[in-house]
Amino acid sequence: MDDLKAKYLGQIADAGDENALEAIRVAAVGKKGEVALKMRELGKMTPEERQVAGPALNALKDEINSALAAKKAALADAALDERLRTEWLDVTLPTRARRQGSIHPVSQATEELTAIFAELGFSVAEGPRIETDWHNFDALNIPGHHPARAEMDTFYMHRAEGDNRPPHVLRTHTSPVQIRSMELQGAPIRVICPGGVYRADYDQTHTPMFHQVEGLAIDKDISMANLKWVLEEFVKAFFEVDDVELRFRASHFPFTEPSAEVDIRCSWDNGQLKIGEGDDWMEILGSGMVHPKVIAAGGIDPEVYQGFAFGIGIDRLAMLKYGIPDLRAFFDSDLRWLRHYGFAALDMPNLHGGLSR
Ligand code: 2NL
Repeated sequence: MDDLKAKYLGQIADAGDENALEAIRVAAVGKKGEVALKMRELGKMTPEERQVAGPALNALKDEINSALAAKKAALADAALDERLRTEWLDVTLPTRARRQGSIHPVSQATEELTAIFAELGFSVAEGPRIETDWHNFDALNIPGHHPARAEMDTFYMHRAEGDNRPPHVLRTHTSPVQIRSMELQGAPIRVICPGGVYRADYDQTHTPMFHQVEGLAIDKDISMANLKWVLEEFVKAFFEVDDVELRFRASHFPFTEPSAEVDIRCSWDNGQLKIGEGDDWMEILGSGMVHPKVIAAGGIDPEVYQGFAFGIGIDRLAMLKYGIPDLRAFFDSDLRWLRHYGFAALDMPNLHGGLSR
């Protein structure tokens, strides 16, 4: 028994990894291991011999098991020490100054308007840029023959040869995200959906990808008055003025009824725009009461619920607020332009610190 003990404790001390340790365990104290074989011999012994050999064998088994456990823990500790020695990172190293990025004005405007609408009780929803034509058009009361489909200069995705299902589209507005929000969470709902949208159009004032934020509020007692207040609060906060005057002009969108385009009072003095004063009006967004068919398409009962919606171009908002004259420069990725108009990366807007610092 002393030989067995010396043999196995020696092997355990020399074991280099967990596999070796497991092999030793099986050979020594496994079901068919050497200690088990010795236990079987107890039956052939006299009762006196058994009285001595039985407890001794059990003690040997216990001793080998605790040596195995101790060695296993020591191996794990050594492995952790080795990882800690090799896997380290000096977080105090300085960043490379010449590679510091800046926040794009469109991202900055998006962060700012998100903070404002969050304060007004709106959460943010996002969705896919490749949409089904149902979410992008049909659900919004824009049927197949409707001129708006052509007007929106849609980019269509390809279907495989022989696949006659309607093709997916690059979303032409973020309205499908609101349809998806209605489907997912039902009423009541208050969301804004900012993001990139696509239309096949490129000239001085249009880029094939641009940014939009749409808002949607649905509840049992929502009116145009709520829409007007929310938009006034938004415009005041975004342009950082105490007062604004909004003008609602009757308009038409397939997804709202009634619909209104909204202008803000402004002045243009030698190229300098001032919001909230003067004799000019500038159109900034489209809005209206959500069409009952659109509410129903979102899976909500239009007999019980109604709501308002609006859509604003973020790129244009950013141009107006930061005095950027040319829309197309937004998408040129010209680093000199970004350094001029970009915002410091760690200076993110919030309503408490002030939007623009
Ligand atoms: C514009 C017009 C608008 C909406 C967008 C909307 C979304 C849903 C239901 C109803 Cl899910 N309406 N969005 C409503 C009115 C106008 O955008 O000229 N934007 C720049």
